[in-house]
Amino acid sequence: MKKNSKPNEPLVEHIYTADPSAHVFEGKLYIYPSHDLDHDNLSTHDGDHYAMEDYHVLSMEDIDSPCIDYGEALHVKDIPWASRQLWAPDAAFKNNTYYLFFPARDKEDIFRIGVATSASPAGPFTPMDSCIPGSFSIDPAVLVDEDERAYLFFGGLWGGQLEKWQTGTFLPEADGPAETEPAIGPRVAELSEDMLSFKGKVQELQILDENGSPILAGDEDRRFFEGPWVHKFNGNYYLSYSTGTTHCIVYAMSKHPMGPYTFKGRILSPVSGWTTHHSIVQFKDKWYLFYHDSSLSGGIDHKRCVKYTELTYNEDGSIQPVDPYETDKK
Ligand code: FUB
Repeated sequence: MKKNSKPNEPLVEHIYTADPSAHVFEGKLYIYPSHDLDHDNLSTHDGDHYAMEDYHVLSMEDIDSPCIDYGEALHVKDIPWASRQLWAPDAAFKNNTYYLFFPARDKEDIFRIGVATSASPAGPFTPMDSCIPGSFSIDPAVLVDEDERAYLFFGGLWGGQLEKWQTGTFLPEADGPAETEPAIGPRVAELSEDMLSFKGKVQELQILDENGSPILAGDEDRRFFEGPWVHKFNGNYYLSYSTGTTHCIVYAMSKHPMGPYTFKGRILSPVSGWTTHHSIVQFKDKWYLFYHDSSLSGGIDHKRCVKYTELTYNEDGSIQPVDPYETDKK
């Protein structure tokens, strides 16, 4: 008998899961995580220890229902263009089809973003023969807006290679900007009607401080690192992301999906493990933050577990910060 799901506890314990992208499809919560593997790869700056090979789809009938694992939904061996490292995915529904967007290294070891489709939110998913033309880096997140226009947000520094794309082509030796220069922003592109290619040009999202100046690369408490996620609440777009080296999930707001976004503050305090990665979803009348930590493996960062906690907005639309370990103590 599976146990009921509880806030701030691992959703599943029979596999390691990370990078949860949560959506409501067909009245249920579906979670699209990375599937961390139990292996001995050395931890490197480029994230070689995140050597994931497949995706499993999870789902919950209700927020306190047992979390079901539908098994393998896609494996790297079935993706013609990919070589390794199936990192953080996301999913979307449009055209009566479920789309799984995922990053992987191509045969030249460069991260690209691919799409796979299914008639069911639980998969299995059939990948396209090629990655999305013009795609690069990691951590895709899709927003299908109320007008049915769909946007793909993506990007991540270091292992995610975003620094190497500053000129528009891949420069393997490229570094990030100096600390006093504007930070590198996540990327966005509008998706074509069939969701399989970019309709417009890839653009860099601007994240500004309260005075309208760009957040700088040295501002590690606020600058973008990886894991962009965009959701909409009361007509505002919220861009949330990981700050990487300072291990927080923070957010910025805009009136337009393509920005510019104004930095607002922290959503999630550092969790156990180096990485932090999240998604935000409304289910019934409440809002939830899905996140991961490495508590299930005793702190081993490439073996993480997906959890959730409730999220609360203030009257002015700002988000109340969450410390999941504080909540545990209450
Ligand atoms: O899980 C592999 C990578 O670690 C993800 O793509 C990043 O967001 C970080 O969580």
